[in-house]
Order: sequence, then structure tokens, then C-alpha cells
Amino acid sequence: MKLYDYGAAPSPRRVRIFLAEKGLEIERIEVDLRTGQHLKPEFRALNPRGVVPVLQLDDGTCIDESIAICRYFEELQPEPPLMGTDAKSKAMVDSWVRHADFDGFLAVADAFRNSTPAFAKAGLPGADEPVPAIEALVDRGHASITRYFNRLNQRLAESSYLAGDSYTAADISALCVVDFAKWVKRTVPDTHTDLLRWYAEVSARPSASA
Ligand SMILES: N[C@@H](CCC(=O)N[C@@H](CS)C(=O)NCC(=O)O)C(=O)O
Repeated sequence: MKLYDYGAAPSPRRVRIFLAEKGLEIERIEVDLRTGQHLKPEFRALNPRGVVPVLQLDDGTCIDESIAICRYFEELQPEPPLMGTDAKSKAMVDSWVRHADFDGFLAVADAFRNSTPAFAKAGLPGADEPVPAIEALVDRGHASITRYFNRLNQRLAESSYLAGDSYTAADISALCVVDFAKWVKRTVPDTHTDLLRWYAEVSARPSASA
């Protein structure tokens, strides 16, 4: 089994933190996004979408999408549970993971890609033809980050962790987004005391540096 990874990117980081929390170590292969290794035919043969992470199983099957890779490991090794244990907690984890992906990650990605000269023709990840950046998506992305941070703070005022009383993949996902937001100079405002309390706690877990 091999994990195609890129140390600086937020999506593979979600998988690395998840594996660290499970106490699992697997072979990792660095795919250098800066030099476009992910767009080369060798990598597209593993993932035609041209994005990391990808988990390649021993039978050759390639699983893309970071949360799907997490799901695979959750099924292989259920302890400690990171994706819920019953109907309610599983649904809560799924819900907050999707908030992180759609309300958080995509907002930061829009703000970042559409404002960074190196991505002027790469407005979307992994595209095999030029995708022009769209300037209007920068402000929209920043506004969405603000809404996402507000929602996290509101939720964490009523709950220790995003999906409930225990740390889960929902927290891992949101942590990766909050750190990704630093790429566009957005940090948690001082007013968001509940989000800051949670952020300090989840960032202090040894897995956060995975
Ligand atoms: N939803 C996907 C997102 C994958 C993704 O966008 N990966 C980025 C790194 S975070 C990538 O490979 N980008 C390639 C590019 O920028 O062309 C997941 O969670 O795995």
C-alpha cells in the first residue's frame, strides 16, 4: 500500500493526521505539485484527476479523495473511532466534514488560486487544459471563509468538538482548512474565543504535525 502525498498541501495532510491518530504508518511517495509531477502521465495513470492524495492498494486499486482514504482506514482499523460510532455520530461527522470541504476548503482554494500569479492559468486543481483564474472569486472566497469561521465558532460554543464530545475526522478536516486559510492571510479572529480554544487544543495533538 502506498500513499501519494505532498507535504505542503492541505488535502493529503488530512490523511496524514488521520493515520497518525490511528497509529498507522504506510509508505509515502511525495508528488511534487510545484514542478507539476501530478500532471504527468505517470501520475494521471494513478489518478486521472491529477490531484493528491491517492492511496494505491496492493492489488493496484487507487482510491482518491482524502476522506474516502480515511474511510478505508477507519474500516480496516476501527480503533480509535474517528468517523462516529452510531447513526447520530456518524451523520454528524459526515455533516461537519462536508462543511469543511464545501464551506471551508473550497472558499480558501478560490481565494488562493484566483489571487496567486502562478495559478493564473490553473484556476482549478489538476486540470489538463488552461483554466483562467477569475478575480471575482477572491472576494467571494474571503467572505465565505469569514462565514465558515463564524459557523465554527458558533458550533464550538455549544460542543467540545465539531461532531460532538469526541475528536473526529470532522475536527481533522476543519483544522486543515483553518491552517490552509493562512495561505490567504486569514487567521481566526480574537473575538472567536471558542474556535480559538478548539484550535489550540487540536493543534497541540502530536498528529497535527504529521
Ligand atoms: N477533494 C479532494 C481535493 C484534492 C486536491 O484538491 N488536492 C490538491 C492539493 S490540496 C491538489 O492535488 N492540487 C493539484 C493542483 O493544484 O493542480 C481531496 O480531499 O482529496
